[in-house]
Amino acid sequence: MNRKILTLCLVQKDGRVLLGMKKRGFGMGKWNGFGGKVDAGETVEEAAKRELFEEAGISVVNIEKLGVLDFSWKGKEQDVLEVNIFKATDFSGQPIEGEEMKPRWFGINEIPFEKMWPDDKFWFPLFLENKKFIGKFIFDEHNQVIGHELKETN
Ligand code: 6U4
Repeated sequence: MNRKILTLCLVQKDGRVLLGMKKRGFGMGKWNGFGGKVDAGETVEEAAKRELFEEAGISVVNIEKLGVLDFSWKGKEQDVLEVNIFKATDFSGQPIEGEEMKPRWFGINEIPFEKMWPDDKFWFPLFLENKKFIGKFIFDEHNQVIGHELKETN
């Protein structure tokens, strides 16, 4: 099995969630949290903070890991993306647009699920309520969810 470890960090503050419009690369055109690959020599948590700074321009001291999701595609089940999902509730600096992401705040009742990864609508309710979860999603070639498992762990 070929497992790639990725981070995804979202800020939830004052009834809003900070998402970024991905301007290039994997997931281009979707609103998503901030994240990417873990570099050699850093922990998953360090990578999540670094990516948040690189992609949204904000710094965080504390983040909490809420979820771990495995993503794979039909016919290529041996290639797994392990996405480690973190929440920040406080930060310093102002979100700014960079080369990769255009950040924007969304009210928690206005999350644009139709323009996000299709798995997000399954786990976001848990995330918003600070529930911990693990799960697995399988996509088809059009990035539609064709199978999933999701369970709360606290
Ligand atoms: P870099 O190295 O930044 O050029 P890029 O192709 O832009 O790589 P990467 O690896 O930085 O992509 O990050 C992919 C991001 O997308 C990670 O934050 C994880 C997130 N992601 C991947 N699959 C997802 C999914 N199904 N649902 C979701 N986020 C996902 O909400």
